[in-house]
Amino acid sequence: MAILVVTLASPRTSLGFIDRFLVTAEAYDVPAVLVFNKLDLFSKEGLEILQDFKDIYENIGYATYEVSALKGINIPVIQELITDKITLISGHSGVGKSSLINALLPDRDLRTGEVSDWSDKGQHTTTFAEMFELPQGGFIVDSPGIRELGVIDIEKEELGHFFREIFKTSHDCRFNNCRHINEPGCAVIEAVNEGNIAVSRYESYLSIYHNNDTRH
Ligand SMILES: Nc1nc2c(ncn2[C@@H]2O[C@H](COP(=O)(O)OP(=O)(O)O)[C@@H](O)[C@H]2O)c(=O)[nH]1
Ligand SMILES: [Mg+2]
Ligand SMILES: [Zn+2]
Repeated sequence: MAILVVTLASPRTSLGFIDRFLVTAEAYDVPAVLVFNKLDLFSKEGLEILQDFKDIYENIGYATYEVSALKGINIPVIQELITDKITLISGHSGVGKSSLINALLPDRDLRTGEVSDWSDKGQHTTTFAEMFELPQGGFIVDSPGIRELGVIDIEKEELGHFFREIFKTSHDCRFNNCRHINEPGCAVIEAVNEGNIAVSRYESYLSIYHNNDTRH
């Protein structure tokens, strides 16, 4: 399983980044879930944006969770989720991956991005992947922060397979080789216009499609 740790601020995780991560996970058949961290920092507006993000992904079948690694909010739910699995913890630098692992494994003391008051050694951060065994069964892998995520090894014609809702809807396109860009009778474009597919998801599809990240 892959957990993408997402924060809406400091640092901000974009919808495009989430979508590239999910496409990659789909392509390699790795179940992925979204964990929104730093819940303790969310303002009222932040909580509304969180709900919008959750709606987009839950509507297409991704489980989402919100936690505070720092305050220990909703950690037992994640504890249960990862039991007996091998789980990669991923996300931008500073979203709280190491803090989340510390909360899940209280006996460990991973280095987090915080500069401690009593030393001036500067920032300690994860520079390589580390795997930890869970007392309840399973393993978790801490990883260095991803700055940008290119989507590789996906043929353009296959890209739509890795957006769950686009794949499902594409069965109703007039042409079975529809690229969902400007073809007549495209059910995907129709679903976007009707609000049944999130505009942000469709934009991510177009952006990956037109990017050199994908092979021709
Ligand atoms: N307020 C708040 N800060 C957090 C939370 N989780 C992590 N942080 C802080 O965010 C910074 C980066 O955390 P770290 O675990 O090193 O992130 P990583 O780079 O993803 O491993 C540190 O200063 C943490 O203390 C949280 O739930 N709430
Ligand atoms: Mg880290
Ligand atoms: Zn189409």
